[in-house]
Amino acid sequence: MELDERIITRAIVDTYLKKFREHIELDAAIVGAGPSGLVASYFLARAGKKVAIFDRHLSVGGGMWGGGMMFNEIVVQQEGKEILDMFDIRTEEYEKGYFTADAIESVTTICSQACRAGAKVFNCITVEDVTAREGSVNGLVINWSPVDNAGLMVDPLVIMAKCIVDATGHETEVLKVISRKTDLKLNTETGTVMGEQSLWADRAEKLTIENTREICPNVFVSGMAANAAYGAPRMGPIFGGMLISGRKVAELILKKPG
Ligand code: 48F
Repeated sequence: MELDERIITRAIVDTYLKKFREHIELDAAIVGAGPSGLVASYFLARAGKKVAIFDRHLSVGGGMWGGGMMFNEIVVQQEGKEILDMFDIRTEEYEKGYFTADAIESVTTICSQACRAGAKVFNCITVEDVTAREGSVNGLVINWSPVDNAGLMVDPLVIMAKCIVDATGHETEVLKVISRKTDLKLNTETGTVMGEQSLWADRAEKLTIENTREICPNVFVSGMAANAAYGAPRMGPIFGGMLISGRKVAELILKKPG
């Protein structure tokens, strides 16, 4: 059979547009395909929710690919290891209570299982704004990342979601846009993003789980963004908190009435 480039093109365009059309209305829209967003998408999809993740980069995995300073190994504590075990990701005990895992195996396996559970990943898409109605956020304003990178004046599109997760890591981009452009207050001490404090692994790992919450109506925050929102420290290259936060945010969404 001789391959026909027109069919290849039609196949990509038709299937992508079908996928996109089917995800214009979501139960949960996650911004950021780092470890916390990917884990959250897995648990939500597994519970039968319609969930999509939007990430501005071509690749998923956020800060996990690079381990610590591009040494592509991650460290997790016992509770984090239990989540890696659940995904069947191999770990080694380095010292009592400190486990390492290959960063590439971790990202690819979590993402693969999230996709197989039904989560859809939309890469190369930047969330630049939200829509808010009657005191809550109900949608994300999205555009191709290259439009943003090139500074082109191209209007975005909108997808609607019952819940939104800011899993954008250090940047807390969704929460910042909510504070800047809507009259909604975040339930932090200042009512806005408080900003992260300097690195303190032990404290940050505990707080990232505590800070994983619904931060304003229909908007949840997970992972490093949770600490940045509530003014807590960063944790550096230990990833257990990210994984547990991802699971916690999914549980909070699943428990939310309606
Ligand atoms: O930073 P990131 O990995 O978030 P996380 O899940 O994990 C943090 C750790 O990687 C690490 C750490 C300790 O473990 O401190 O940093 O909290 O992933 C965030 C993702 O969000 C995407 C970004 O490309 C990255 O992949 N992102 C950020 N802003 C936007 C966005 C945006 N406006 N639109 C779309 N994607």
